Amino acid sequence: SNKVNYTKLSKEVSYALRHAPWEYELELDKNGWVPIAQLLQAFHETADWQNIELDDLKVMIEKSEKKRHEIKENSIRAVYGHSVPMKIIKEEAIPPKFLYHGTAHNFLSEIEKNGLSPMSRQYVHLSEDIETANLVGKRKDKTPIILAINTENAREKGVKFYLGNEKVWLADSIPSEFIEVF
Ligand code: HQG
Repeated sequence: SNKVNYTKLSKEVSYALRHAPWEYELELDKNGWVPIAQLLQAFHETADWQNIELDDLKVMIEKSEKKRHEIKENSIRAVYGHSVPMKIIKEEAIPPKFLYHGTAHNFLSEIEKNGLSPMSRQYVHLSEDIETANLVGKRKDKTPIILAINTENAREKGVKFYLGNEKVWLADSIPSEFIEVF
């Protein structure tokens, strides 16, 4: 439909699939998937989304500058960002030697002391490139700091990394010894 506000739809789909599936009577499987039919049914019961269709979800994903959601067969999931109580299982993979994390100046001393924690999400979010890290950090600080994570050293000491999308990697936590201000 041509009247759909895809940014607004994406935000509500993220809310449902990352944070509060129960508000939509949805149950995520262990990898975060839900049947598209169930998501559409739940959204049709809201005031804002009575007419959305599968095609709208596809356009929402295509139009987004970030790959936040993905569709496979008859299911949809959020790719990253989860805060639901049950930990979503992500696929372990070997990242590039350095990953980056953009954050606010205010957090630096805490991060240097305690490393990177997932805070309110399930995983720490890391960026493949500095530009992306900068955009992430800008959500918190006009002139964010960029941290570089030595993933090779971290992996040698048992830190695991997981696939998000082409630009986003995930980790359970990153001890400060593997973090440097870039
Ligand atoms: C900070 C958005 C103090 C961390 C983005 C970050 C990303 C600590 C904040 C994705 C800390 C958490 C995730 C510690 C970490 N002490 N502060 N020990 N450890 N922090 O929003 O990575 O548009 O949960 O530096 O673009 O900023 O929603 O994580 O600043 O891809 O798709 O705690 O969400 O994507 O903040 O962002 P967040 P994030 P979407």
